[in-house]
Amino acid sequence: MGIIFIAGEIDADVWRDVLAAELPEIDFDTDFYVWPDRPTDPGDIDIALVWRPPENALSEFPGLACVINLGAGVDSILNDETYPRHVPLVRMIDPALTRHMTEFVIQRVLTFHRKFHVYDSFQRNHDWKEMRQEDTLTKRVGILGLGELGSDAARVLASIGFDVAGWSRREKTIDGVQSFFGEDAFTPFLGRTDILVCLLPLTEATRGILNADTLSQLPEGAYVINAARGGHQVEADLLAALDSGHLAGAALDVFNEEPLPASSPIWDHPKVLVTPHIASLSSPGSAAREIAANIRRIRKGEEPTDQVSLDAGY
Ligand code: NDP
Ligand code: OXD
Repeated sequence: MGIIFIAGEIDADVWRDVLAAELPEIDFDTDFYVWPDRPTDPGDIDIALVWRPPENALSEFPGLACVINLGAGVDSILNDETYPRHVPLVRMIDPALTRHMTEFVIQRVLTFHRKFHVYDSFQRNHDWKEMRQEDTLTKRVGILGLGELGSDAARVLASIGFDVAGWSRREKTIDGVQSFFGEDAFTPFLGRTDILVCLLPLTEATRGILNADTLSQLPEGAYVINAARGGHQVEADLLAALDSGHLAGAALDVFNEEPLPASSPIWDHPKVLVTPHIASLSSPGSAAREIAANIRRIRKGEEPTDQVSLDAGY
């Protein structure tokens, strides 16, 4: 039995250390491989820890019992048609990941609600000026996706006074949060949303969901925050809605092409706040406990928790 780590951009040593501390029964010197290193017999690998693995990589290991993703979104894995569909896929659910995403969303919502980004520009011009202050209770935040991340952000936003709703496939019951669900509820949800936050998984159903048609259904002067995937936004439509004045601003953490090319007009757009896909980074120290528990379950022949539905794509 062996573990293969296929996560090019991530420091394997950090994960090896935290997992070794949680799993003293495993010899990480002999049974942990960092791609492209692998055992002589690839059939010895039963667990793959991955983040954006290269296409075809997972199909090389015929003995895989589970693939564990080191992030929440599994779109890059399921886009690979060679993914061995009989192998359970586990995604990251971790309190630190959730907490950090909620911090990001709260910061961006408050920035737009209180217009702190505009006051920043006043300071740069030595301009002492005040703007009308709107009340939190009247500010309608709408969260696309009420899963692990969206539901926590919704709860915290509601607890500080925002008028919060969320949109998901199935109905949700969250204190202080209005639940819109299913396709028919999408238009009314958009129509009541002043600040739209995207926390959907990227699937065939959600790709390009932030487009000219949907953005036009937001009220004049709305804001968009996308902390999910660049594939959710049609970037030309978003820029057009900002330029026409229909949207007042956008905070984008994710892009169709990452890193965002230096030549992209998004970088310098006066109404866009850009961050480099850092809304919430996986925290090895916190995530290792959950991953270790799943590795133990798998090796005892039990079902791992936090599995993705390969049919739903999330
Ligand atoms: P979950 O799978 O827990 O939740 C997904 C939510 O989206 C669910 O509420 C689901 O509805 C809803 N949903 C899915 N498809 C549709 C649809 N077609 N129509 C309406 N609602 C839909 O995901 P997480 O909350 O854990 O994560 C969300 C995404 O955030 C990840 O997939 C990832 O891409 C992104 N992410 C980005 C990070 C960053 O740093 N920028 C960090 C971490 C995650 P239902 O509940 O009814 O199933
Ligand atoms: C994730 C991410 O999906 O960091 O976890 O984007």
